[in-house]
Amino acid sequence: MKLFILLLALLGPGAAQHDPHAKHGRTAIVHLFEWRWEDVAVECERFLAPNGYAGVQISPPHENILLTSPWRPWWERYQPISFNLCSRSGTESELRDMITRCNNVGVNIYVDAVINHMCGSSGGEGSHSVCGSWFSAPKKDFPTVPFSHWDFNDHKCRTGSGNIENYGDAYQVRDCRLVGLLDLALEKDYVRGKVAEYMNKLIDMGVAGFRVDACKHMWPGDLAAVLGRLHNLNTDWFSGGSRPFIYQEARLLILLAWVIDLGGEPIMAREYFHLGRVTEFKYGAKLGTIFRKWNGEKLSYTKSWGEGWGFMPDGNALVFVDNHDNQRGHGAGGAAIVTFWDPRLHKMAVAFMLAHPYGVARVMSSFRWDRHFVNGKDQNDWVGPPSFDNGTTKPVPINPDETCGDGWVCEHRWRQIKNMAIFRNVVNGQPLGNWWDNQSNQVAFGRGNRGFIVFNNDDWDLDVTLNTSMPGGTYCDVISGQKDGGRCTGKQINVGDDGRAHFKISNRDEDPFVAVHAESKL
Ligand code: QV4
Ligand code: CA
Repeated sequence: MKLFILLLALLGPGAAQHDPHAKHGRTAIVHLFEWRWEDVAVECERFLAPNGYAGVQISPPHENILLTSPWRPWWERYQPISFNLCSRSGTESELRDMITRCNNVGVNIYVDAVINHMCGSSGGEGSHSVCGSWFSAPKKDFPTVPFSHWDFNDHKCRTGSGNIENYGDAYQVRDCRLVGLLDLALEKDYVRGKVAEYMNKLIDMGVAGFRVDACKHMWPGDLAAVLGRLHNLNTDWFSGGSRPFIYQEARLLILLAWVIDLGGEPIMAREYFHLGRVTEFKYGAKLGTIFRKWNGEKLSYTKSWGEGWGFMPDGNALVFVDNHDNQRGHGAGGAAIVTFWDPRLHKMAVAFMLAHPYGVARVMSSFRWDRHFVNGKDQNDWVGPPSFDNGTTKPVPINPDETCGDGWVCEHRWRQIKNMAIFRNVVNGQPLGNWWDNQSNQVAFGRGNRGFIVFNNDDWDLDVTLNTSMPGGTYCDVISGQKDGGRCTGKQINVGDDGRAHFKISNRDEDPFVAVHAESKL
């Protein structure tokens, strides 16, 4: 059986689509949500490459509807009008320049591809798209692609409203409109061809892969047909025969519908495994619950973190603490999610993710907005990126202390998170070992002899001597500070020749966790 699965993995056309093609031993992806291409380009050069980030997930680059009520919501970018590469983030030439410059410093670009639908059915008619392409939502006419009413799914959908009404019905979920968004007929060769042409243009420009939006709403067979038409990656930057990295956005069950914890939806992640990776939404939901200590969860229970928690197989998972939807209550299952609004918990949860070997990890980089809760719902969950009055997105200014200004949060630049992205690279490929816990919320583990991390999420101090397997010497903690020339700017950890080290972490520390790795040794 194992051999059969292995053969399937080797022979299957999509097998290679699970590989992010990271360069120079880099590992973590950062989602620069709503950033302008110009800012992404300079961020690759000045920060991401020097700090070892593997790649960037960019916001959808296609032309989208321009909405004014509410004013320019972030989600207008999930309503395509054409496949012109023209958006709030910049023009086609700015996009090309960004892809080239990021590739030249070994940082990959992954495109958020919205291919399940065009704009909402109530999108109206006219040239109110971000680059002026005319369209008609009521006539389902998008002449710039072109798509006409023949290219949409309505004849297949059997609900009264034409929208998805019951997530328990796999046919509705695939063939009806997701929140009223005009649903593309991906069974048609013509539609597949237009979508593949859009993605191939990006591949030829040098992108390394795609986050494919709303995969649960597309039949795996249709998706396979589209992905099967994709070119290999551009050999100016990638080795010959490289398949684009695919990670499919889907909040799905893994095995059986009676696994109740996700509401009994019938569609299963494994239907999509052969096509690429799949976003593992349980990861952030569970990790948030654990760090918040809700439902009696304890950090010590993460001893079996990963497949042991019923998550999908390691080789299929794309993991994250929060994403652009669930950090603002979009999509389901949001309450437990830890975001930059809870910075202390967020730093710990992201550090845990980056220290743990399971999955390909993605770090969220957000913008701030004014939250306004009424009966537990944020009335401002629609607010778009920091922008000028005319709707143009603001550049990302960098402060003297390396943080970002003008409402850009830049979690990926926070010292603790940046240093853990480096930690993940340093320990890459090493097995998890030397697990220790206090049966409560203090845990520690290592990665071979290359790195070690200790968390104290209890309400009392941690004071313990542990086996780290690290070579003896003095190491800089990369959470309270880092190595700076020949000294540590934060805590120092002394590892004896027997690999043992003493850790003391107060529960009142600004960041109650400590991490050391081979390259933080003095
Ligand atoms: C409204 C009504 C509908 C009505 C329709 C009429 O709600 O009942 O039929 O008008 O036209 C926006 C509005 C939404 C509106 C819709 C269409 O919020 O109220 O429908 O536009 O006009 C993002 C936002 C959505 C937004 C959408 C398009 O989250 O709020 O909808 O962009 O602008 C599930 C899915 C999963 C999805 C997740 C959020 O399985 O795939 O919900 N996640 C992805 C993206 C997400 C994006 C989409 C999918 C759609 O990550 O950001 O939705 O591309 O779990
Ligand atoms: Ca669909």
